[in-house]
Amino acid sequence: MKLTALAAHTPEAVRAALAARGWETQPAWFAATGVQSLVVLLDEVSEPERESLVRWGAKAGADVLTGDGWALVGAAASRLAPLARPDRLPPGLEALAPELGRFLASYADPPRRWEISGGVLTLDHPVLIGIVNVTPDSFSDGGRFATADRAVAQAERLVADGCELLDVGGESTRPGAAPVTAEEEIRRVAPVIEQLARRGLGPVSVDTRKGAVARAALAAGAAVVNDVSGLAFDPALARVVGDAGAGLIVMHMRGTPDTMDSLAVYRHVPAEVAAELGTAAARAEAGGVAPPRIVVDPGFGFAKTPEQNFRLLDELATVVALGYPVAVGPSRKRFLGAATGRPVEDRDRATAVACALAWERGARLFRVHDAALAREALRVAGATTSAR
Ligand code: PMM
Repeated sequence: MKLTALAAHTPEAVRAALAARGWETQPAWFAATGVQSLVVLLDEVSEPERESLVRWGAKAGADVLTGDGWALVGAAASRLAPLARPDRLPPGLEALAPELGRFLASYADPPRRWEISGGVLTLDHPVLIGIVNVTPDSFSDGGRFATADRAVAQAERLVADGCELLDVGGESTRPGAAPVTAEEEIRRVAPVIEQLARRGLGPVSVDTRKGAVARAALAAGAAVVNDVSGLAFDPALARVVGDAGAGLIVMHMRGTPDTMDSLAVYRHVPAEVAAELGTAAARAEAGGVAPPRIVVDPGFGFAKTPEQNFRLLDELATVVALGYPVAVGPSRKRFLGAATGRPVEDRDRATAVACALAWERGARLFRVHDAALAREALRVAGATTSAR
């Protein structure tokens, strides 16, 4: 006998090994995802549920670690699958089936497209979102593109460097930034969006927390709304996006840019961020935004310390497991400075590396200032994991 250790961080190695031994593509992929080991953490577990899980684990050969009100279950996906099937579920575990079923389905078949106004973005490759800030005080490029002409020139460069979506923002979200009225924000973003649409540059997304700004931006030609407040700032925003049939990015943050730093207190960062993002996505659906139009974003730098940002980057799979495509925006942020010692104007290499790591962990969209460097890093990352 001869032993070869296979990579297990994705199903790819098993799929390739089976394919090399004559298996057809589809069965090889299903078998590979079935063999893949998964770990799920269950909270709010009752005592009878816990006992039932331990009994099931002993029979199924799964690892079950439990404590007061929680259980951690580790097993191959194929062993977990019966727990998601009402007809094969051990008695007492009925509450588990729907959520586990949703997770396993999106794990085996992750979303590969994002519906936005007037089109679709395919997500089988890294999708770059170029940042076009039209704010006088944004933290990294504040003031440089404050006029519409400059913003358009920046957009042209971003598109030439491979961006498939342009994110136009008229309000700085850094702590201490001066508040901007909806009228002023519209005055900043609408002419730029109109020009981009007229020149066929785009599609365009508008980075705003306000329903009135979103409405004006969509009327000016935007196809996506990117809300850093995760629909917590303006309850009217979801309905505006839903009525327009636009795409929506819901980002995770806590509080407002002024209060968020004091709210960076977590017991378990990825679990809490994913749960709060799940609530935001549910708000979007309740407002009439169809699930295929929703993208979630963990909100690097928003209500998170540098250590929490790195935990979140490493454990992005917990956010991916929500079943929506994941966007990330690490571009030039403070946590990258904390790791590299580089100032904000010299963090594009670190940004590119963070994007590559995020792709490998399941992110599909990348909001960046410098698209050329990120594209290069993502081409390498994308080529490494092309079968996913
Ligand atoms: N970061 C900023 C602004 N908007 N939107 C999304 N979806 N994700 C982000 O991480 C994000 C965002 C802050 O950065 P900037 O001031 O450089 O635009």
